[in-house]
Order: sequence, then C-alpha cells, then structure tokens
Amino acid sequence: MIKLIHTADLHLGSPIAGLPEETASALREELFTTLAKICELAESERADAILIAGDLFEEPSPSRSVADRTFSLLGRAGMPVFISPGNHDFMSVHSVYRRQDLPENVRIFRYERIEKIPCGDFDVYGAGFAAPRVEHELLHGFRADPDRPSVMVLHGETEVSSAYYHAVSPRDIAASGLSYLALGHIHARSEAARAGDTLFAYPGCPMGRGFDETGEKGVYIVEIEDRARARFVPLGARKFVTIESGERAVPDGLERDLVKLVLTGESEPVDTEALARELAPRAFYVKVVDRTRLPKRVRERAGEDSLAGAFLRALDAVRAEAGGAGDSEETGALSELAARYGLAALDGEEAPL
Ligand SMILES: [Mn+2]
Repeated sequence: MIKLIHTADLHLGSPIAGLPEETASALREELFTTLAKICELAESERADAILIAGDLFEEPSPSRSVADRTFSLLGRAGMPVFISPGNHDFMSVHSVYRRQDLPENVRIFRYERIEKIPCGDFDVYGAGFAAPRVEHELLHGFRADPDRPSVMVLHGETEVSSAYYHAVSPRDIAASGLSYLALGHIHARSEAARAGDTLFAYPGCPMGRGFDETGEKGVYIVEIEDRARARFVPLGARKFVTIESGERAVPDGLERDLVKLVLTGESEPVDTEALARELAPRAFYVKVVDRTRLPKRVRERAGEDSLAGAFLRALDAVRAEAGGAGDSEETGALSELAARYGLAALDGEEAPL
C-alpha cells in the first residue's frame, strides 16, 4: 500500500491582514506550527511522501527566515516531499525553489510541463507555475505509465474562474491513468471525487488566515491499494468562525478561535468596539459587525408628515429600487446607516457610533 499526505496553500510568510498586529503575528507563527504538525502526522502515519500542491509560500521569494524555517522543517520530515509551485510561489528568476541548499528529500517540479520523479514503487508526476499565470492546460493529452501506480501534484482549477490559473479539466483527469491527483489553489476543501479511475481532491488550506477561510482545516491522508482513498484529518489550528446572531454573546468553546459576531435583528446602533472589548475574553480574537435594523417604531416615522418622515420615505424608495439589484444587501446596510445618521441630525442628537 502507498500512503501519502496531501496539503496545499499554506501561504507561509503571509502578512495576515486585517487583524491587530499581536494577533496577526501569533497566526504567522502558527503557520509554522501547522507545517510542523503536517510533518509529524506524516511520520506517525509512516507515509511514503508528502505532496504540497502549490502556494506553500505567499510569494516567490519569501524572507530568508521564512524560507530557512520552512526547509528546515521539511528537511527533517524523514521522507520525500514533492512541491508543485503555485501562482503565489511560482518559479521566478529569484525563486526560493532555486536555492542550492534545499534539503535532499525536497523535490520541486520546476517546469511548466509535466515531469516524472520515481519514488520507490510508484511514480510522482507534477508541474509548476513558472509565472503568476498558466493559461494552457498542462494535463491535456497526458497519460501516466500504466505499469506503475502513479500520483500527480498540481496547482490549478477544476472549475475555471478565470483563464489565468491553470485549468484542469475532469475529462483530462479521467484520461490520465493516475491513481490520485493532488490539487491545490482552492482554499476551501473539496470532497475527494473520481473522474474515470482517478481520485482527485483539494485539501483546502491547512489553517485559516481570515474570515474568508472559516471552519475546521486539515490535510488528506491518501491510501492507494487497487484504487485510491482519501481521508480528511483536521490539524486543530485556531479556527476563524463567523456567527450571525441577535444575541450579543460568543458561545462557549471558542476560546482558542477567532470570532466574527455579525449582529442582526432590530436594535439601536451598536457600539461595536466596546462590545468587542467586552466579549474579548470569550475567544482568541473577537470582531463585531453591526448589521442590525432600526427598531420598527423608528421606521414607522416614515408615515409622519415631517422632514424626518419625508427623509425615511426617500430612503425606502432607494432601497426598493435596489431590491432587484445584486448589491441590494449592501444598499440595505448603507440606507440603514443613512437613516440613523439622518434621523440623529434631524432630531438634533449626536451622531450614532
Ligand atoms: Mn493559488
């Protein structure tokens, strides 16, 4: 049996934007802990190899310390590590992957064409981004050696969102003859699926870096006997969690996590920063977003024969007009904010927070 650990999109060296510096720096550090956990898992599972399907680094030439720490961890993994450079860590002239002192067990697919590297009883195929864009289909026309079990590691898109990120078509996967295709680029995990006899999957990023990467993250353990099977293993890194609620509370059990509390329902304007400070002990980091609507009794003032009434009616008209448009949610939130500021001004009150 062949056993592999499949990961991708770690983005080591990423600045991790949109968070306080202390929080971001803890997460930057945790990216290395996550890589260490992946190597430990590979060893405890006695895997034959680790496959990294691109965007291991945030950029082609990360800082010396980011690169040194990464290769030192990978070099101690005790098994071959196959890396397919992605659109972030592509093979530029100054690519970190051109270093002369890479650990011997680390093998890079340097070219924008498919290469084969034998690994004991099986073959590992792969290719890499040579520039931030790959606009042709590298897998098209590919056939693996039918006499040996084989896997491939690639960065690309099975559901094409633009012409730039290496389209991988299910038809070409089905024709490849591979046992397993280890994909990267899509940060949300996909279930493993089959095209012909080939199993393929996106493990997603092994750790979230923002509220657009929520939930449990991990890697796939792939086992190949006659056919390939893939099993998701969570790595237990801090999670990003978004909660939509009318309650000004953070549920239990999120002490290690980063929480975005989106307040909904009817309410007077919320002091989001004060609430975030109050809730801070409930999680590793708390952010509060106010999506509440003005209470009904305030909105009913649209019926008044007054300037405030006319103002609210005008806003309702704007909202109604945006009702069919794609950005109606944003327009709704903006008109809510306009109502609050407008009414405060008309009533001679202080502007809401
Ligand atoms: Mn990518």
